[in-house]
Amino acid sequence: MRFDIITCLPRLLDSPFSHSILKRAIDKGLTEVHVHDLRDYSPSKHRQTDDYPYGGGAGMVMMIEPIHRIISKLKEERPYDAVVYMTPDGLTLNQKMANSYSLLKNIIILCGHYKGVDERVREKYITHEVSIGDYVLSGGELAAAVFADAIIRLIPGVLSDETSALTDSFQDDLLSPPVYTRPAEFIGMKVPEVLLSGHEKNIELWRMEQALERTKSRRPDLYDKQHVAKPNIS
Ligand code: 6GU
Repeated sequence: MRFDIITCLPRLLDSPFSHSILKRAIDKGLTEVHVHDLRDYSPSKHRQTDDYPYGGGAGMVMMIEPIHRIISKLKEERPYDAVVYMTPDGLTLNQKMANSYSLLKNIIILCGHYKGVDERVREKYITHEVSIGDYVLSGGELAAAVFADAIIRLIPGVLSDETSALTDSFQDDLLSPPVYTRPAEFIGMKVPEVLLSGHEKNIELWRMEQALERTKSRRPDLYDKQHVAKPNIS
């Protein structure tokens, strides 16, 4: 899967793709992430990519021409399945959306900035608009990194244990159960006995109960989506 990320702040995206799971996915050739500096596509000698809004008001607006240039160039090179604009007024990202995007081959991500992008860019080039939550970030770069991370970890082979993405919180609208590691006792705090028992069935049952209990208390909205017979948890 290939990502082409368009931004006026390319350095902001250096770190997220240079470490840990995302770096390994790129090194293994399971994904390609190409970050493009929008300023390189500006027709002006000052490499301008934004301008004052027509009608006045505060803030700057991203211009259409540099974006037209980079997107046209990319589309000449290969077909794209989606051109995603990162914006707080987009569709709020969730696990199901990440799952569907992970099936695509080539995607362009445009990072929004300032007051946003000239509306004609959205009309002509953008196929999907994504937000990562109901709060405002300074720009779309961190949101693009979050979006790409949520997708890339789902690509087969990216996680060492292929089943682990399937057991993530939210994959089945359930939060994950608590986890513990050594030591079995620390300053009087003990790991639940069942986890030390070696009894796989009981462990699985305990984890499911804990997941349901956690979901019920922390995310009643998700708990109500559960179709399974719910145990009596007070
Ligand atoms: Cl995609 N962009 C910005 N600037 N702020 C956000 C966002 C995106 N998603 C949530 N807040």
